Formats: sequence, structure tokens, C-alpha cells
Amino acid sequence: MAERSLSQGYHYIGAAATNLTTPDMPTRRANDTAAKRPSAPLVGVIMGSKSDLKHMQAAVDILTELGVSHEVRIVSAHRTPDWMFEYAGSAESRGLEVIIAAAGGAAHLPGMVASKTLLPVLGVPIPATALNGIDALLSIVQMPRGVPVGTLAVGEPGAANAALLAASIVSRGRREIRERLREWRAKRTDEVLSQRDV
Ligand code: RP5
Repeated sequence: MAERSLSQGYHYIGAAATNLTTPDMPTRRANDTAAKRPSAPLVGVIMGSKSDLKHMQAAVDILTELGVSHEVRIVSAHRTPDWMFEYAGSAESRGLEVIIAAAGGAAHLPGMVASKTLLPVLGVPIPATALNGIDALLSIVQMPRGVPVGTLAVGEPGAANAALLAASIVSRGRREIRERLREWRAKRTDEVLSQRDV
């Protein structure tokens, strides 16, 4: 079966777990003006398998909470390599500013994506194998010099932090996102301070 083409995809914001793109969604041209629209996704969240979503939902939730437009797609390095290169190669021209890439087994997805774009790529190791994500962590963090991947913690904490980092990156020059991020951090501080007398 042919791999899904980007031209068959469709981007959206505030993606929920059930809103992953499918090949049946409306056709759009890769270079159309969608990237210029305010709702065009700034952050691409990709993962090697739908089975990764239970960990990556934390990233999707935080991007949604912070009002950062994003898209969520399944992109497998070893099962859909042509789709992976198409996605990474067109990401910048479509208006994406950051890619969050998560993978568990044979976790070369973030590094391969980084090799095809100058956008910052944030890698999230997924605890999907017998080695519980340590293998993915080492694979993602040990990029050879020259093609960096910003590597986060294994699993859900890493997914959440990848979203916060992505929000921080795109908030330069977007005051409303920066303020929401500031408020988000302040709430975490308040939570701890309110519990300090135990
Ligand atoms: C990797 O292999 C994915 O990122 C996932 O973590 C792991 C297992 O994938 P499935 O067999 O669940 O599709 O490609």
C-alpha cells in the first residue's frame, strides 16, 4: 500500500486523541496559504505509532491549554520512511516552527526528522520496549555532532516538557502565548506553596 502523502493530510489545532489525521481527510496543497493563517499549526507533534499516544497526550493537552496551534500525526521512521521525509522536508514551508518527535522501538525518528529540517526537533523517548525507554533515550540523545535533537525525559514527563519547551520557543514574539506560559508556571509555584505546611 502506498504511504500517505502530505497532500492527503490536513492540519488542525487543538487536536484531541481522536483527531489524528487520516488519509481520508480533505485535500490541501503543501504550499497553499494555510501556513499564513492564524490557526496554521506552529508545532508538529509526531510519533512512531498510535500506541505512543497514551504517553504523548500530555504534550497535546499542554499545547491545547496554552493555546499553541498544533497538529498531531503518526509518522513511522521504519514503516513510512517516505512520509517521514515528506513531513520533515515540508514542515518549515508549511509554517511549523517546532517539531516534537516521539518514538519507542528503534527510536531513530527524531534524528531522521532533524536531518531533513532546520526547525528545532524535540525528541521524546517512549517506554515501549523491554528496556522501558532507556534504549530510546540513548538513541535519541546520542545524535552525532552536527544534527541536534533536543532530548526530553522518558515518557509522559518528557512529553509535557517538550510541549512547554515548544511553547516557550514559539512564544518569542507572541506575547499572548508567553503570558499563558507565565501563568502556567506561576500556577505550579502556587500549587507547591499552598502545600508547604504538611
Ligand atoms: C516505534 O515502535 C513506535 O514509536 C512505538 O513506540 C514502538 C511500537 O510501535 P507499535 O508496534 O505499537 O506500532 O516505532
